[in-house]
Amino acid sequence: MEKILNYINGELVEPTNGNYLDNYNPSNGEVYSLIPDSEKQDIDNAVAAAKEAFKSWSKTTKQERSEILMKLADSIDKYSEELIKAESKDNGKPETLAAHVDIPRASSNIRFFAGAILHDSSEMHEMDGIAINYTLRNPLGVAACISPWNLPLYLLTWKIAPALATGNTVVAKPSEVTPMTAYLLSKICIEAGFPKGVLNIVHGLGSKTGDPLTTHPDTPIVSFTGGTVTGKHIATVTAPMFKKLSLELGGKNPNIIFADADFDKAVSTAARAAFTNQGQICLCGSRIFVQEEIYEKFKIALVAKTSNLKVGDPKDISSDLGAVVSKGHMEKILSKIEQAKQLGGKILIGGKREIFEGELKDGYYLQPTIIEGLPFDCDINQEEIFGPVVTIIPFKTEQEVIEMANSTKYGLSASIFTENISKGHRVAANIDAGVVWINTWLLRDLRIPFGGMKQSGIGREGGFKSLQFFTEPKNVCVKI
Ligand code: TXE
Repeated sequence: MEKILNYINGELVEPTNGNYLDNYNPSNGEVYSLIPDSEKQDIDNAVAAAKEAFKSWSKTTKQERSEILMKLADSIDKYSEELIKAESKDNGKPETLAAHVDIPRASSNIRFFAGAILHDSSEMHEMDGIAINYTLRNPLGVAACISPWNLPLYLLTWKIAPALATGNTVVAKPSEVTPMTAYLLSKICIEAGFPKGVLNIVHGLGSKTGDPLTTHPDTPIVSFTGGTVTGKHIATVTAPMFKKLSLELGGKNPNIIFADADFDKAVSTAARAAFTNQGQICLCGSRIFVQEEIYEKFKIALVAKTSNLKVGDPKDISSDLGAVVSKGHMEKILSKIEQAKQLGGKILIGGKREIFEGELKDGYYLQPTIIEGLPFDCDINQEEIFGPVVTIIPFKTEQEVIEMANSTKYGLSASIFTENISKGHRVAANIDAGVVWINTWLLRDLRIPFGGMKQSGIGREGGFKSLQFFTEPKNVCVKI
């Protein structure tokens, strides 16, 4: 049984307590590797290594850091086949999805920030010939980067790349549910000759390994992506320590279809936004609002589109959906479907576990599910489910749908489908969401500030905002 190891000070090391946890393959429910059950001592060792490495890494030039990161991105590409298989085996997603999204984005995340750091500008304010003010932006030290299980390597690199590019060093804690690609990244770093101690990766449980990291006195900056509940906890424990904090949390994203939408585009995009990655993307469109005039026609078309989606072996290139990430998550989603039925929801398609014969029989497969007939303000339409389950809700007017869309505690993203450009811009301006798409979904420009409103998070990462997040501004005023 393969043992995943921690990556500390440039070496692969066992957890100090020698303990390991089972790592499951969601596609068949089998334990296929072991992950370190790390604890405070492992975090202390990693932070100490990162703190020591910071002395030299923070003094490197932007050009040097850019070249080292570009080399790391090339190494990720070199091992993309192995990373694709590992990502799919760890998370349950189809290999085709890992091949088109997760792994290419992992290296492009690193390339993006390796380039951005060379083109970042600083500010100067001139005072009528009396003085000039300029802003210096310096790295803070050891960045604690905590990433979730839904897009494991994609979201890990999204955090560590800007942290490293700006001269910080990193202690990363990937999700204990999907550790494999982070482990392979460690090996890639060693082969690429990545400077020792600059990046450290410690595996383990959220509280047992994560808490010592977020509350460590020598991690002045914390970047987290995961659930809103955990985000609240991290905000609570880091606030008294005056740490710089970025939280990318959950969402309950509206997908608004007006009667004047491009019908076929709206149907196909709604299905993609609902079920990509088994609905386990914080940006998934999980509430589909359809204007009354086209509601029945749209509902029929969406159900037909969904009936053609294949749930199956993640290794099979014809599978559109693989397995959800864990048995516990599968059971949570099934309980939400039961709750929807209790509330009077009507299952239009799906609603059950997909059970296969043979080697996949113990895998965590769920049918893509569409539910209608639930009030917009019921729990199912307010709380994130984070699985292949969406609700469809009719609306009459623009004002009504804006109120319903904005009714949740979240504000991460939204999609609007209309061929009326004034309406599209007007509704976008009134939706509580950090990211709004008009006539598309998940079209990402890495330069834009990315993040959510309300309980979808605080702070913005993405583009030059990430470079700002991972640096501290110092303003200097010089009298002329
Ligand atoms: O997230 P968690 P999970 C949502 C989604 C999902 C829910 C829980 O609703 O069902 O979050 O998913 C680490 N101190 N999203 O369990 O628990 C943990 O080990 C420090 C949306 O994956 O928040 C993991 O590495 N760290 C999200 C990471 O936090 C702690 C994507 C995320 O774990 C910790 C994923 C602690 N006390 C889930 N407790 C998005 N917005 O993309 C846990 N962790």
